[in-house]
Amino acid sequence: MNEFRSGFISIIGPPNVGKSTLLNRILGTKIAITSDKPQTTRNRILGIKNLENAQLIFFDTPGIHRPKSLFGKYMVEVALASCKDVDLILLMVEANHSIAEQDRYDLEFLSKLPFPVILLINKVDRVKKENLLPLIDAYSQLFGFSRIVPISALSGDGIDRLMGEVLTLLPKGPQYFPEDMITDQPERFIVSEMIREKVIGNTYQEIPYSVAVSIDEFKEKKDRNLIVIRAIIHVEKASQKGIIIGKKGATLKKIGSDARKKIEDFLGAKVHLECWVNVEKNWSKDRTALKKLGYH
Ligand SMILES: Nc1nc2c(ncn2[C@@H]2O[C@H](COP(=O)(O)OP(=O)(O)OP(=O)(O)O)[C@@H](O)[C@H]2O)c(=O)[nH]1
Ligand SMILES: [Mg+2]
Repeated sequence: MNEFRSGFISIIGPPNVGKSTLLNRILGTKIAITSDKPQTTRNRILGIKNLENAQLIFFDTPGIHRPKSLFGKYMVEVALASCKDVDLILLMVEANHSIAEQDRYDLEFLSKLPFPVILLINKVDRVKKENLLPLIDAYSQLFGFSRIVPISALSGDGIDRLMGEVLTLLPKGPQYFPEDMITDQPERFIVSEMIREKVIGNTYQEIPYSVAVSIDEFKEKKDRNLIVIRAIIHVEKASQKGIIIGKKGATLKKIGSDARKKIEDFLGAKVHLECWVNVEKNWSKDRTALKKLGYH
């Protein structure tokens, strides 16, 4: 039983159920951005959990939904493609929702794959315990889950049990990544995501969905322990640019200072952050523009 175990584990489910919150909770570090708005995650985010006798490699993924746009289709494809060549799938749903049409669609997709699936019923902090059993029962009649684990990714409730269950389902295997590595995402990408998180947190309606962030400059001034970062916040229309900048630049200033604090914690250095807003007309509807912004 002491042999080394390892494997790739995809976390999938509808938007906003708490997939990224779970990844951060398991790693004990924030590498995936989160928000109370759906469709926050747009890429496959790899997170590595090293244990004494195991290495667990998680994929956080965009929420699976019925896409209404080219970009939505891209995100769903990223999520579904993350289920290829894994050892285990964690399907996450919410404790305070009943079974939806989308769940049946996801389960049909999963039924065609040869991998074990754990159902995670998240946000149990929001429901009464007695409401949980009927939900577990209903899900277990729909699909042959290897396990069903109620959790709260936010409070940490059930996470130890989940980790135990994951370990028992993983094969014996090698250590794929160095043990001090927690992600393969470049620092620049995580920084751009932290800025996008603060844009999402400070804007409303369609703006969070119309924003992409790229890093134009990332310069380390070693002697001064200072990192100079120039970021571009891309929006789809001129009117959105005005909203992001805000009255006398107040919104952009707030986004910048919120993001800078997070980035300084993450990089462990002082950061000089400059954010510029650029109109990249209808980028989310255009294949070439999507590519240019890193959504391949
Ligand atoms: N009450 C409660 N809220 C939670 C829990 N887990 C996540 N949340 C909240 O749910 C919202 C969505 O969380 P995310 O982690 O961004 O969800 P996601 O599934 O990654 O969403 P997408 O990336 O959009 O697919 C955030 O406001 C979280 O704080 C939980 O266990 N309990
Ligand atoms: Mg997410």
